[in-house]
Amino acid sequence: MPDRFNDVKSLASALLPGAAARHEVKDIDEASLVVEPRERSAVGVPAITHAMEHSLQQMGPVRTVQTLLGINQPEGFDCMSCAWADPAPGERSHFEFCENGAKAVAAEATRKRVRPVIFQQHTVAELARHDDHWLSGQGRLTQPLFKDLDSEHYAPIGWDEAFSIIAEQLAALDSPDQATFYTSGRTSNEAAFLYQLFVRGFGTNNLPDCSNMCHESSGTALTETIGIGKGSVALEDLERASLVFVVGQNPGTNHPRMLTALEKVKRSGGTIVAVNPLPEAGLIRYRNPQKVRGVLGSGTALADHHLQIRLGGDQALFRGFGKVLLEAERAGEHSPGLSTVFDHDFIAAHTTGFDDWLALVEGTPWADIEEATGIPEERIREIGRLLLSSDRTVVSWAMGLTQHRHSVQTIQEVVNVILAQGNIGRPGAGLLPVRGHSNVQGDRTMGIFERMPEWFHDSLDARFGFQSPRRHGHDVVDSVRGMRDGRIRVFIGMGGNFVKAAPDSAVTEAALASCDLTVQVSTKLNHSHFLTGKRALILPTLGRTDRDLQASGPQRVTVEDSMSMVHASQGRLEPPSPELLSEVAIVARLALAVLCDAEGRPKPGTPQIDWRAAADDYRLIREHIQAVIPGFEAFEERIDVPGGFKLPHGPQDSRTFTTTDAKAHFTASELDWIPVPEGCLILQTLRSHDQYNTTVYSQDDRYRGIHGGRRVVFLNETDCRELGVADGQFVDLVSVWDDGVERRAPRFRVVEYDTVKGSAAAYYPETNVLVPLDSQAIGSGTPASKSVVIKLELSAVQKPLEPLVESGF
Ligand SMILES: Nc1nc2c(c(=O)[nH]1)N[C@H]1C(S)=C(S)[C@@H](COP(=O)(O)OP(=O)(O)OC[C@H]3O[C@@H](n4cnc5c(=O)[nH]c(N)nc54)[C@H](O)[C@@H]3O)O[C@H]1N2
Ligand SMILES: Nc1nc2c(c(=O)[nH]1)N[C@H]1C(S)=C(S)[C@@H](COP(=O)(O)OP(=O)(O)OC[C@H]3O[C@@H](n4cnc5c(=O)[nH]c(N)nc54)[C@H](O)[C@@H]3O)O[C@H]1N2
Ligand SMILES: [Mo]
Repeated sequence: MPDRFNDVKSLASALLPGAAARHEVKDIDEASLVVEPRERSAVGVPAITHAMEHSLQQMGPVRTVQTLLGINQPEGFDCMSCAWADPAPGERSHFEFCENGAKAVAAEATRKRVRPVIFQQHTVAELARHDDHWLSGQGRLTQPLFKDLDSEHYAPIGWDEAFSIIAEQLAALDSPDQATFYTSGRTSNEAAFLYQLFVRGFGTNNLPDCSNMCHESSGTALTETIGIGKGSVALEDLERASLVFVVGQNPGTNHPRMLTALEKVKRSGGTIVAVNPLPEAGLIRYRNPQKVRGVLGSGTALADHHLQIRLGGDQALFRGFGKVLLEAERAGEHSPGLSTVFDHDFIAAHTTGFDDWLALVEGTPWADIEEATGIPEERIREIGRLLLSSDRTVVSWAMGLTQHRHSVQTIQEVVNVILAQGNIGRPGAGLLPVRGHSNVQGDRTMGIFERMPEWFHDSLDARFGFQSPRRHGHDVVDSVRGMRDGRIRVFIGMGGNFVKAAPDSAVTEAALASCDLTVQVSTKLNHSHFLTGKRALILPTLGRTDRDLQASGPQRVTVEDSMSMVHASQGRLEPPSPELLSEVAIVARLALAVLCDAEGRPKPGTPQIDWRAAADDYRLIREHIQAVIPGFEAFEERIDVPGGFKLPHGPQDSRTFTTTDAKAHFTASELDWIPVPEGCLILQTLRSHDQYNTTVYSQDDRYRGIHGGRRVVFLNETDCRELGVADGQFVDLVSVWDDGVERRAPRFRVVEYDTVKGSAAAYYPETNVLVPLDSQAIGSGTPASKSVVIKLELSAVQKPLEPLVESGF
């Protein structure tokens, strides 16, 4: 066997004789739910088998090879599954993707097409009863669809007519703030830049995005402390680190290529600490599918230590680490190569607030830390001491840190510990918020944000000769409130699945239903198409894998990953239908309909840009980006270089902090955690191994031993005993929130699992119904979807139900 697999076809045939025949995916079916012991390692051959089965089923053999070989290659397209960075071009395998990337690609590059007849045969309400798995399984959208005020059905509509409807509805508003414009993080830089320009040209900053529900807490925490809302770690830094904390993140499922970097940390002698209420398979052991040892052997053990923490206990944990550092400093217990524990030179030259933080650290009792974390003091001391001998520490995190009430304060506590040892702006060290959607960081750089800083507005105004509005706009939760209260009447979504992704499903559904018009720009069907406003449009668009041909020829777009690397992406597949418009073209056509006269000239007071020319040749958009946003000098030339270029990051590049006083800030926040009320549990809502956010690939979660069903709740054994429920029983999850509204998610099968006492887990989006709209992170507004207080009630029926909806028409 070769050491590396460089060719998908040979790999497929070696591993998968007859794989295409074994690809059945079951529809939702409680009766088929099987629970097995959880897995103890991630990736390896089963992962590749699953990826190939899925790809062959969706795309067939030729398209499978064609697409999978293009993923994350310098000449290919950027994988849309996550925002993990790519290795330098020379170090890339021809096989630079993971199981879940392959699934995301297959979902988009599928040969299936939505059959127009389903809209004739079924009302919008009927179609809304299907699950996400079924909806996505219908294939790619091929034509614009419209549901009028008095109709119960979608019907095909022409593009011109679709844009006139939007223009007419927007013109009827009393104020531009009565419309809101959502973005999901797959949108390219080019489309995002043009979109925000259109929205600001229309006159509002109502630009909510998926980031509001995702890493907003990271952005807020980091902007306040280091002056920039992005991570400070390059891929080489991570690989070179001597100590890595992976906190509140499940990379084996959500960022599988991160495991390759973690494997390098291990092989060069580094230490990895996983901080998580669950023992996630990917953090325990990794079998690298590109190495013979990964395929045939038992792989590499990754996490040296697992701190099994209570939900929401991380601020306390890092406060505890602060105590360990302070005590060691006082005792002179620094490591041999260093003169002190704290990096006093760095602290004096580059930071403020150190003493206030130390006072708080000193004053925090261990008893509080133990209660908040559920971890004994001795264990926290043991792990904290690892910091003493590391001068290259990285902390990475994702949704386990960002989706709690005190997430901003928690991330700032992580920043405190990192700053105290000068672990920023030096090789092998830093802060690493690992982003979700593949271009969510780039969209923000492009101005998709309800409150961009003043300089951005000034720069935009200077370039386009108009006055962009300065009033802050609405984020996701505020947009839901606005629609609910009748202040927002038009919703436009650039990708995503707002109705399923947003919290408090019943409220969000009612909010959208009260709109005059909802518009979804999408590649595939999802629930947001069927829980609509009074009138609704579906605008089908090209995806990353599709060839994007415009008047000036084939176009490429750009994206920015979690490590601030910007690079080009170009799809090569024949689009699903000649009728599809690119996202860029859709925005330009919108702008022509709304902001321009009949000749396509921008009306006075709106951005002075040739929208048509921009859509004909995306290089013009990149010129505008270069003129408006720092860091994009020589944009076009630098994306010709394979691998692209890195955007500037002051703290990382030169320890320059763009806060008001040009210093990094220690933050002194009171300790907060979520006590478990008597008879209740704290529920986190998380991803299974077989979903991409609201798109469900199958009903399985192999790593956690779940097969054939998603309505499961993972509970600690002692909780089961104390609450009087047993593995295999069915319970209703009932949210505990003091507003008199009942939020209930019925019929979840209890699964006794290795989670911390008091901390339960169940899958999103099924559990979004339980997340109260007003339960948000302080400072960032992110829905607190990892700390939902719930009660359990035994379900009325204790045997599996028949499937709710018959599949197939
Ligand atoms: N295949 C696949 N890839 C994806 C996605 C997908 O759905 N599928 N989604 C993409 C997106 S948009 C995002 S944002 C990322 C999400 O990536 P993750 O953040 O890894 O996703 P979650 O499933 O929400 O997992 C949260 C993890 O945090 C842990 N956790 C929860 N609460 C706490 C806590 O209080 N403290 C600690 N220490 N840990 C906690 C959970 O046990 C779990 O392991 O993945 C991206 N990549
Ligand atoms: N309870 C709970 N809620 C959560 C979370 C959680 O952990 N728990 N996580 C939150 C997070 S981190 C996020 S990021 C959000 C995700 O929120 P969203 O980004 O809104 O949701 P997705 O499921 O990623 O969106 C999928 C849809 O995007 C469309 N799509 C796919 N590719 C393209 C494309 O290239 N162009 C266009 N125009 N459309 C495309 C398809 O129609 C598909 O149905 O959910 C959040 N909600
Ligand atoms: Mo996300």
